[in-house]
Amino acid sequence: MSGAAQTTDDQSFTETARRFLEGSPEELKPLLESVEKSRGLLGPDDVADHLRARVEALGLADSLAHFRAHGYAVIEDVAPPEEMDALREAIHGLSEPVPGADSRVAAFLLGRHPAVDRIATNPKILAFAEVSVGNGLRASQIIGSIMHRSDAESAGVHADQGWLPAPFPEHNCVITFCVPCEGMTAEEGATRVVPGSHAERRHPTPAETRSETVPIEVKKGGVAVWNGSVWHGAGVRRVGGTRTVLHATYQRLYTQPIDDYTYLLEDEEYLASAPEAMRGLLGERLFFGTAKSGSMVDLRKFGEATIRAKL
Ligand SMILES: O=C(O)CCC(=O)C(=O)O
Ligand SMILES: [Fe+2]
Repeated sequence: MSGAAQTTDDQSFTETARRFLEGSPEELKPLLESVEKSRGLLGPDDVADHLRARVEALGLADSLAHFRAHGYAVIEDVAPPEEMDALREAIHGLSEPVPGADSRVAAFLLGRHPAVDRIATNPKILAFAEVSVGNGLRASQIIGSIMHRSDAESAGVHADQGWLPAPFPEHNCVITFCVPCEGMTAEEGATRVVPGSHAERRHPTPAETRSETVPIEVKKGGVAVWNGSVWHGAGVRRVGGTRTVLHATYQRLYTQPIDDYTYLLEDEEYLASAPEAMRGLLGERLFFGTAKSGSMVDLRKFGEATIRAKL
């Protein structure tokens, strides 16, 4: 087959989108080519062509391999210690007591502290998230928690995509990064997980919520991550001091995020100084809700979504 004919054949996978995109703007070119490379059939947790070099440069290959096999992973050296200290201060400053519990929560955090926004748009976290929940992913729930010492039993395990029916889709829809500002060991309350349970693609039964677990121990500067299907739960802190964690959840573009941060897209002053990646996480490029009386959805954005959804 000649080169020209091959190009035409590959482009047939993006032909409709190219029409909506009117000649495909430069920034979308790598995405269009990436869809052509996979012929629109990128497999679950496969690294799309346009992402491969970034994933390699960020040193994510080993963590991704562990994540595919076991449903969770540790990513080391995500941010320097001073960034973790700043995040800790932000969470403590914005936290409120949880009624009836000896813990504190800082809810709805995106856009409320630069240290939170920096970690939520961290390049390692975003590249890892994109491999798992796809291009065009959105911020879902960004929340901080503070845990104290306790003699209680653990609360058992769950899968994070609680509003999805089973069997869960093979392409992961929800990914949670757990950023322990001080690091976390088992006795310090590290999150616990049932390795490989994501393969069940369903919620645990009541009996299975008591399954045997292993701790996800993380050194300061690193991050724990799990997919929406794997069974996991908070550990119990058996020593003094506090465990301060940011739980940053992201979702595949077609699913409904937990927190609604769209108000930030109306705030020009905020956006002017927010990290570059924030607009995408807030769904600025998505076509949902763009129809108005007298005009249907934004077809450019729709065309863009048909590309991003396949990566
Ligand atoms: O606090 C933890 O260790 C885990 C909490 C949890 O289940 C989550 O963030 O999805
Ligand atoms: Fe969870």
